[in-house]
Amino acid sequence: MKPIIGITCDYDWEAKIFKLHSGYVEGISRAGGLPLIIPPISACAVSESISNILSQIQALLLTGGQDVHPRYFGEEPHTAIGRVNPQRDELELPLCLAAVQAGMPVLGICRGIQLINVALGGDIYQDLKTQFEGRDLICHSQSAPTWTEFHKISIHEGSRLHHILGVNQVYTNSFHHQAVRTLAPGLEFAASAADGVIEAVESKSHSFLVGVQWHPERMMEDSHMLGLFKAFVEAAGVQKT
Ligand SMILES: [Mn+2]
Repeated sequence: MKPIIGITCDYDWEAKIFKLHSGYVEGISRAGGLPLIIPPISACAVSESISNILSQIQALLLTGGQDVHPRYFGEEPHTAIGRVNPQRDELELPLCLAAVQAGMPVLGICRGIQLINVALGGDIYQDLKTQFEGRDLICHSQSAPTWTEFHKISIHEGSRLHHILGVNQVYTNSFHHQAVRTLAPGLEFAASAADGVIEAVESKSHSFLVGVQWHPERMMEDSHMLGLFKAFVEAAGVQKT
């Protein structure tokens, strides 16, 4: 039996359409998992549905999308905040927290790494260009094709991510104007860009809790990125037994 991997998806409230880039589904399939898409549901149904949803899956993949509402880390919206999606926040924040507390493997991608950090009590830059205080910011919003390498990241030696990817540095794509700021309790930094922006986080005390700021699902021809999906699905398979 293949492990079932729950995958969150986007909701276009104007067109009233649920959306998910096919790379997530293809990546999970190629890595040996069975993808199950979880759409945002109305808020009144969330609290009673979290345990029900988790009982159907062996791992949770939190996908990319709009900005997490800053209310969830105690801030008002900055002028440079992008689109927010209350329906996604209302499902994904408690779903993420419950999955982590249950010891379920969780992989967060782009919005997903930010959501993990907020769900566990950390915060994020609402907008890097106006709020980041560090070295000179590099470009994190590529206008090159989505599957192409854009900027380099350095991977923390001794991290789970380092063990999975097997390299100290790798090129990734980059499509984000936000990033993790203060790490949530229990999370450690696993990779950063040349400007110091956090590009990956993880937990050593958890079976598999990893967040990455780039989009590996668009780079599945890169063995490192497929390897990340395989490690995630493998952790989900171990979880089953
Ligand atoms: Mn980046």
